[in-house]
Amino acid sequence: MAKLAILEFPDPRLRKRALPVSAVDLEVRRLIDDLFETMYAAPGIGLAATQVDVHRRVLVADVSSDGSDPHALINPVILQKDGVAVSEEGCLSVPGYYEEVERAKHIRVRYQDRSGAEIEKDFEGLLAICVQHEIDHLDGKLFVDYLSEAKRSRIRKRLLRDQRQSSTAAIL
Ligand code: GNR
Ligand code: NI
Repeated sequence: MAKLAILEFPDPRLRKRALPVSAVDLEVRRLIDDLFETMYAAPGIGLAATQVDVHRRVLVADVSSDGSDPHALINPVILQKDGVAVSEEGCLSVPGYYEEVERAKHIRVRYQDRSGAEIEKDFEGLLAICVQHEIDHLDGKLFVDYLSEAKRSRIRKRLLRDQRQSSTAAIL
């Protein structure tokens, strides 16, 4: 297993649209293991392959407090959305910022699991929010895209400044 580096906004690689996984093989299962290791270490409740610069439609999530409810979704498609839920979101690719975002409250998703089996499952609560946030990543979309241009550009400027500072600190 390996912990992978997480891309940070406004890195243009976060804007790439991930391609479907054609076969759930050993390489995909290894990617899933690495995504879980990276997500738990961060720590976060979800992680999309896009965030580690792998542009394939794979995401992981676990909203439990003890790592007891891992979900790996390959080629996820939202079949149905119901209700509205507003919650405070954060993102490992936008570190330090938390803002309210409106999502569907319940979703029905079709995907393949790590054995390649076709699954249809209903998600609700924080897990539904998280899966929508991760599928957005696979489409090159970030939660800051739901904010005003003013807020988004303030976040972009501050993160760029932080990123320059930490890359300069490494040579001082
Ligand atoms: O760790 C995370 N927490 C979170 C909180 C509210 C809504 C979505 C998330 S996902 C985020 C991890 C992440 O950036 N996944 O892409
Ligand atoms: Ni995120």
